[in-house]
Amino acid sequence: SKTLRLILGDQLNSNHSWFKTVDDSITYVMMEVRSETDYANHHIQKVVGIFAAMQNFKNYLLSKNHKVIYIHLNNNDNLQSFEKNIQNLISKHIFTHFEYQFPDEYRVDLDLKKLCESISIPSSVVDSEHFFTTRNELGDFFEGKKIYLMESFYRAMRKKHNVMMEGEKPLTGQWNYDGENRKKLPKNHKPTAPLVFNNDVANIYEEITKNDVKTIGTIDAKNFVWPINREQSLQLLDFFAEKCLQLFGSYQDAMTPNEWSLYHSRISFSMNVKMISPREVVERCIDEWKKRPNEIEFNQLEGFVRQIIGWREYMRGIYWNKMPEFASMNFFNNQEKLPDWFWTGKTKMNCMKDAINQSLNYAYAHHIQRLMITGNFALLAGIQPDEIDAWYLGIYIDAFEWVEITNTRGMSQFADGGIVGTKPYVSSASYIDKMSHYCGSCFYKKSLKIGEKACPFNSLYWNFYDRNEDKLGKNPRIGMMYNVWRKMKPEDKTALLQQAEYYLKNMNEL
Ligand code: FAD
Ligand code: DLZ
Ligand code: SF4
Repeated sequence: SKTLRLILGDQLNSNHSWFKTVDDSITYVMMEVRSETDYANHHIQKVVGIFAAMQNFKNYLLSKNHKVIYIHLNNNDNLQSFEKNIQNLISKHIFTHFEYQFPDEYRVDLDLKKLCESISIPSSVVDSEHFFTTRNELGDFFEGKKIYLMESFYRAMRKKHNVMMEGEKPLTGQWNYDGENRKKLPKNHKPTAPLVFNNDVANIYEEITKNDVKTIGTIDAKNFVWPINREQSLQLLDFFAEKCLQLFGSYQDAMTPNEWSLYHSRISFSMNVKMISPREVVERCIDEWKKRPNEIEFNQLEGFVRQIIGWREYMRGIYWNKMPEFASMNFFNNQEKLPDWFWTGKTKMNCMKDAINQSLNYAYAHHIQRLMITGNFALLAGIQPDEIDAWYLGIYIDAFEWVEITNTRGMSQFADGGIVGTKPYVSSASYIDKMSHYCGSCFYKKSLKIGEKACPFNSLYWNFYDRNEDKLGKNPRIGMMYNVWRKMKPEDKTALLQQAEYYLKNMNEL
């Protein structure tokens, strides 16, 4: 018998049980294909990063004596989709069995199921052995519930996997430290410089450009900064544990111009393509905390672990529970086009300029930039969620639909009407100023609501609440805002709404 096993570009898990034995009758296949390079307008660093990591994984498998077929983007016999290439291989090599791992994306899941029905040989599918939870675990956990509270899921995860527990109680007795975390960066504080790699990926870059793959963003292909193999991923994790973890919680929501990573781990790409597992990431950080309990406060560690065994697994569960309906949800019925400057960074808004330019230069923005700068603006401006998804799915190196769409439509845009979040994440300039150093050097004035220099976030904020009163007015968590709005003088309200109208009509000029 001869078995063909498919490995997708985000399944680079060297600890998978597939690879525990070397078997001559098994051939692995990996492929660079246009169906994947073209389903979004990806950042060039994302395509290069995935191809580089795939090629390194192929070399690793070969070094362990596994048989691998690797189809490059410009191979003559590349039929440019998973299904076509697999059908072709089956007919040419007389395989008797086809196997794959559960993909993380709904589209690919359907395609592969269909493929298996159409081929003449038996097939089977196995777990990707990466996540703490199975696809349906969150759905089962919240069965019958209307609200899917992340906090209760997170606590159940801590208990089930015995992470930072003392019997049935959380270590230290407290589950949540959000109150102690989330400070602004002190004015003269110089954040730890990020560890970057100097990978030479010029060959891969050239192949992608030669094939006219449409991409966005910039790259220094001789000094590619992202980890592209397991060793580098582990190095980045060590760096985070040793240098950043101790301030992670404190500054997780802080923003400052020209500092692109602060105390964030930048481990999402490595994890999402499975070069390392969430378990390894969490365990490494807990070990570091145990080694240096006087230097790393527990709240810093808890804030980080919550993101991984809480938010990351939660979003995956939401995805499999709510797809495919989730992808077309548009609670506010937003219909605006994304302003052109989202693709160029050419705006006078300092916060947006910094977040967008950084995203174009590094294929990365940290969480609060995605949520409270670009996401906040998009929601206030009433942008159609498909446009927003296309942007987020393309621009970030860690963007894969299961974790992109749940964050974008769910957490950030409230397009799901409140499955992921209990209220929309919107703010005026005051929150942005509270958490960042952007406003001081901005063309716009954070304290102005009306006039040429008025910060757009201010009037758009009230316009958002005003136009969505029928949908949000009864939400108890927002009631206070509506009280303030109702008590405002009618002429002030009108002026605010007119200012917002003006900005909405001239969005490309902002
Ligand atoms: P850190 O701040 O160091 O956090 C550590 C890890 O926790 C991350 O690597 C990530 O795996 C996990 N994590 C943190 N927050 C979340 C979250 N909300 N959901 C899921 N996992 C989380 N994350 C992606 O991996 N891919 C995406 O495409 C993506 N799109 C997003 C879009 C929007 C609008 C928003 C608001 C958030 C998005 N996130 C996405 C979540 C989060 O912003 C990124 O995981 C994080 O910025 C990655 O950088 P980091 O590794 O330095 O994270
Ligand atoms: C994102 C991406 C890109 C750009 N290219 C490829 C590719 O050529 N080959 C591949 O196997 N995977 C690629 N990926 C990642 C896939 O889109 C990802 O595996 C699916 O989204 C399934 O989760
Ligand atoms: Fe952003 Fe407004 Fe502050 Fe400028 S003034 S940085 S646009 S919040």
